[in-house]
Amino acid sequence: MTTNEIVGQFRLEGKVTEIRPLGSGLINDTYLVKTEGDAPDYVLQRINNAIFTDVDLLQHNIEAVTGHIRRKLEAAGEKDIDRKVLRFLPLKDSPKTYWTDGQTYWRISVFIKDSFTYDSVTPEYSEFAGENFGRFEAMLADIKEPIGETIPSFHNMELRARQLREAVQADAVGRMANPEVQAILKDLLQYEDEMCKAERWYREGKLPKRICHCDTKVSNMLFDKDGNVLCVIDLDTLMPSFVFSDFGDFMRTAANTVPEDDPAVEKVQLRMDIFEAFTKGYLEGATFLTPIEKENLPYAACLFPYMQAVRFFADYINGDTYYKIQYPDHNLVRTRNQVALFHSAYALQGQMKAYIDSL
Ligand code: GN1
Ligand code: MG
Repeated sequence: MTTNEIVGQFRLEGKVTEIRPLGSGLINDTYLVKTEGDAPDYVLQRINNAIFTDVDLLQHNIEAVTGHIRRKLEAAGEKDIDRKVLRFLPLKDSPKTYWTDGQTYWRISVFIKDSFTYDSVTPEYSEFAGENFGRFEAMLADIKEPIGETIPSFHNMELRARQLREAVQADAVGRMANPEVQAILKDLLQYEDEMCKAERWYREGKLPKRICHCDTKVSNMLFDKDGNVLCVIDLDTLMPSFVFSDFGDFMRTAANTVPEDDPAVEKVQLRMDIFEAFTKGYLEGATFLTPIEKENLPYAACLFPYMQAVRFFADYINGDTYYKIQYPDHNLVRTRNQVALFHSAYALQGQMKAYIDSL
């Protein structure tokens, strides 16, 4: 089936004039669907169902969350709601918001007009982003519908560490022979116990799970032309998690001086100006935080580069079966970058704590 025929399964307005690739996600394939005249444009996505195996649950979560947010915005008298929350189209012959031929899975959302995404942001934009992610989580605090785990234990550090060990054991493509790979492994394992502390606190009943976005990279937030935040996109990984997920992943992507796959590791550093601005905004939006959550935001800023390093590294050792790559060593380059960012964040924890205390 062509993308045109797939689009034809959905209840959309307007005549399609063009379908072209959009964005830079590492998991799903995304297209922009342009239409004639005044009708909205759309975003078509092929959902990677090797990774999101339960597409029904995935779309249930997304419909529940976007519906909940839409009702809150309406109640608050918000104007321009269609630019502040995503809307997914039903099929022509059913209320389902995805279409499948039994092998591939597709969905369509309305493209938000005059919106912009960024791979890096100024401190000013980070503060807006922080407040918005905090508010996003706050709005979801009272959602009634159950929200499932679209990828079970997605941000569970114990699981990620176990998957790395399994990859090392299997050594499927012989990459463990490389001394650099051995050195990275040794370095990462030194911090494993410390980085897994959130899971222990959870078992001890000290740390709650909340509905989080779990993919808060800076490019998953839409801004208008003046830098105001419109809405949060890429809702696939919405699920119960620690607030560290959303705080940490933003810092991992927005506060790095370079992109996550920049080979120039000597340039990698965690930017304290971005940390401070985002934290300030986040603490204003996330009014529900308990002391253990707030005190451990510096840990979150370390945990996410660490977890991402472990995930990229395990994928490299497995022979690149998960993340899209553009060249053979791409996952190793990403790993080096994230390890460097982890070390930078780790060294800055004292400064981060002092900043939070000063607020
Ligand atoms: C993946 O597809 P994308 O780029 O939104 C991944 C995230 C990683 C990110 C690293 C479902 O997200 O967890 O942080 O790559 N998503 C999934 O860039 O694994
Ligand atoms: Mg994503």
